[in-house]
Order: sequence, then C-alpha cells, then structure tokens
Amino acid sequence: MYTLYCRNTAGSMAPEALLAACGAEYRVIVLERKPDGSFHDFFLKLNPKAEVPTLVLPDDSVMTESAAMMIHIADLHPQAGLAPAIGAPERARFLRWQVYLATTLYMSDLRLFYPQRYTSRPAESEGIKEKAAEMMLSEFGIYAEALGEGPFLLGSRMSAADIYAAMLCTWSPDMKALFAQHPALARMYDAVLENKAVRAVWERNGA
Ligand SMILES: N[C@@H](CCC(=O)N[C@@H](CS)C(=O)NCC(=O)O)C(=O)O
Repeated sequence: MYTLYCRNTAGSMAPEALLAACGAEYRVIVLERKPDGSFHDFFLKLNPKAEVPTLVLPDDSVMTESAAMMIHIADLHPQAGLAPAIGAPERARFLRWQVYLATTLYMSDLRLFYPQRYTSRPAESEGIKEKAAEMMLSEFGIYAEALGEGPFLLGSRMSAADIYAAMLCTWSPDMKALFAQHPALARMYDAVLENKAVRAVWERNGA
C-alpha cells in the first residue's frame, strides 16, 4: 500500500490521480500544520523540505519529487499503460516532457504563488510574480506546441505526463484564457478528465 502525503489541489494531485488511474492500493493523508504553522516532526523526518507530494512506497521507502513519482508509479503498473516501457520509441519523448513540466512550469507556478520565498528583499516580490506569470505563458506555449493535434503527448494514448500537465493547467490564474490561447491544452485537459479515476481525484481535491 502506498501512502501519499498531500494538500488538496497542490502538487500531490497528479501522483494521487496516477495512483488511482493505475488501480494501485493507496491512502492519502491530507497534511495539517501545527497551530503555529510549522510541520509535525514525523513529516519533517519523511521530507526535510516539508513539501507535498511526499510518497511512502509499499516497501516503506520515501520518495519526494513529483516527476520522479509519476515515472516510477507508471513504471510499476505497466498494465495501466501510462508510461512507455524502457526502450520503447516513445520513452524519450515521455521523459523529456514529464521532466520539462516539473522543472519549468511547476517552478514558475511556485514563484507566482510564493514570490516572497524567492527573494530576501520583499520589495522585489511583485517583479518576481510578474516575471513568473510571463514565463508560465511562454512555457505553456512551448508545451502546447509539443502536443500538436494530441490530444495527448503521445497522440491517442494518455500517459502520466498528461495527468501532470492537466494538474498544472488547474494552477493557471486564468484557465479559460489559457485554453482560448492554446486549444491544444484544452483538448488535452478535457481528454485527461474523461478518465473516471482522474476525475474522481480532481473531485476529492475540490479542483
Ligand atoms: N520539486 C518538488 C516541489 C514540491 C513543492 O514545492 N510542493 C509545494 C506544494 S505544490 C509545497 O509543499 N510547498 C511547501 C509549502 O507550501 O509550505 C516536487 O516536484 O515534488
């Protein structure tokens, strides 16, 4: 059984949806902070960065880093067909864009929502936020281009990377405008949300 520490609608939503789509046995623990805002010691021991998602695997080892989780979980459940196998021709494309999403869009989102964490000079926060919003749009544009006709990254076959990209879309400050600008993202998002397991996780998260 997997244990996923999460916060609703945060970076844990994609690994949660992937676990569900794979039919894996898992439980989610929605993380609560202590009244003073700090984290409980047990969680800091699991993840010194105190971030979600944090995943405890069935063998009790701990995993952090959402992109690594998406790849690992999908690999462990080949019957779900949510990652091309090692050596398959589409594997490189899948890895490339899964890692792209985590290292560009996810990071821009964090700067947009928590600009004060990226500077020691509070007066700079607005500038960090503005630049992050600009970068997100350009990074989404590059991804939309990569999707082509899609609807998924790998054409007609959904993969873990699509679930992750759909999560990132929900963090866009204006999803409607984003989809109007990039119909490929809208097509991908709607196609991902057609998956019943994914939709149920979106609903549990209140997304
Ligand atoms: N590189 C990490 C980033 C995880 C991350 O930044 N998570 C955010 C939520 S989306 C978090 O828990 N931040 C700590 C906080 O908000 O206190 C990953 O991909 O898993």
